[in-house]
Amino acid sequence: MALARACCTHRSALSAAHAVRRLSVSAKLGKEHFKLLIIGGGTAGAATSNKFGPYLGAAKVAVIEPNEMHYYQAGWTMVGGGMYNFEVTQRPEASVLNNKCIWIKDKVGQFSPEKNTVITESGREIEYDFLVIAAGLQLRYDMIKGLPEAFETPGVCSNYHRDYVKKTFPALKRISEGNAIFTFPNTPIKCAGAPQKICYLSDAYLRKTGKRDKVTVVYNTSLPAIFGIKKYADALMEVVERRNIVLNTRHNLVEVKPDSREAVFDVLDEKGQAVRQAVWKYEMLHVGAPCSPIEPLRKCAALTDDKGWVDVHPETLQHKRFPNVFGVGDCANTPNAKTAAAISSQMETLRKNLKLAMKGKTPTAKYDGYASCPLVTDYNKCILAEFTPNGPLETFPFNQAKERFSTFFMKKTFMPFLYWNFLVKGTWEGPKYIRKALHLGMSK
Ligand code: UQ1
Repeated sequence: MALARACCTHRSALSAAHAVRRLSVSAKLGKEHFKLLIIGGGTAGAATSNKFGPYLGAAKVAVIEPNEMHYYQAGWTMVGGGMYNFEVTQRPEASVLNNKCIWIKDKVGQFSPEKNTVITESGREIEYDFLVIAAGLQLRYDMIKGLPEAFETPGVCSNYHRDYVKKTFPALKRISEGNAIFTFPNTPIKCAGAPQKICYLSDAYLRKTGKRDKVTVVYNTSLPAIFGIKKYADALMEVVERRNIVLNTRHNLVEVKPDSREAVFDVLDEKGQAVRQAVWKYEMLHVGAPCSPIEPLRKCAALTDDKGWVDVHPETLQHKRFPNVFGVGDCANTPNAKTAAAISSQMETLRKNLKLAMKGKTPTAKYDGYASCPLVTDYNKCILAEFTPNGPLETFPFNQAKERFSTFFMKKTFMPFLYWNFLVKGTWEGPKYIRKALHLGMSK
């Protein structure tokens, strides 16, 4: 391990020197060149632009991002539950990127890490000294047969998508009887709590409006358990039982038939193999989106692991083969849950390690795998899960697995403020110091 690290330092310094030499060559060839190229203007990309735009100076940093709008996706549970208007979750991309950076409004088409270049979909070739891949992931509704057509019909919705999230609350208002089915996919997923949050909110809404007696609320997950961390899984199982929600584990949605309003599930064994199918009629169907890496990453084996996720050191976030490349957020193969809160903690590590790499030094800062998921269970209650792959790592000196109004209030009112004013602006690096202060320095 120590040997590997030492070797890396050497490569890192070499590569930085190479990159600088290329700068002058490429200028002659008419290629565009930036000291730092950021792929993606989502949460991690925007935060990185705000950290490194001012640090490197005008026009040294470019961000490739095709979308005009930036979305506070963590708010889409609240949109689906009818608590926010969709409009409060969007702002122009131009308002979140740092104004010292160049915004390249295009999509990445191809990565060529051996040449330190990226080609955009419209054919621009852009060279970099350092690359931060913050490409997020791709929603893959296309992996479920019939679903794209089913989205055109009432009652089929998904809080993961800017269009289909707008269908969730109307579906809740519309349903008066039958099955309301909520699914969790058989792929890695961002915000793994979202599919069940809307299930709990729907149950609560149906109770509030007197319709719950006639509606069966079903949560069908491809996983063997409701949540990956035992402490929160236990608390959530109590909610499921108390609220009379039908829970089916190892059920993977594979097809939707909009004409007969049926959802087809593969039932999986312990190895994840389909052993039979189960068909459910639905009146409302909320689909947890299957997800995959974006296509240009799936096509660039040099940058990725065998699943297509950016292959970084899980602690330093530096690429395992290309020391001038870093991966952050949902596109990286770090073992954390893919959430905005995880990105906030990764930002401290990226800030320190990218600056060290730019100076030809070995990255030393370590990301601990922290992620958080405010599991909204009602219109005034939340279980605030905070954890690393090793187990719970809570900020507050009370049991956060208990449903509370205080954490609900924080999720509903404080988190959007923190997101827009600090996280995307590059100044919120997670709750580590608050946690340490509240635990009088005794927490990790
Ligand atoms: C967080 O940092 C974050 O990013 C801004 C979120 O996403 C919107 C969260 O939901 C949470 C819970 C955190 C963690 C912050 C605290 C204060 C526990």
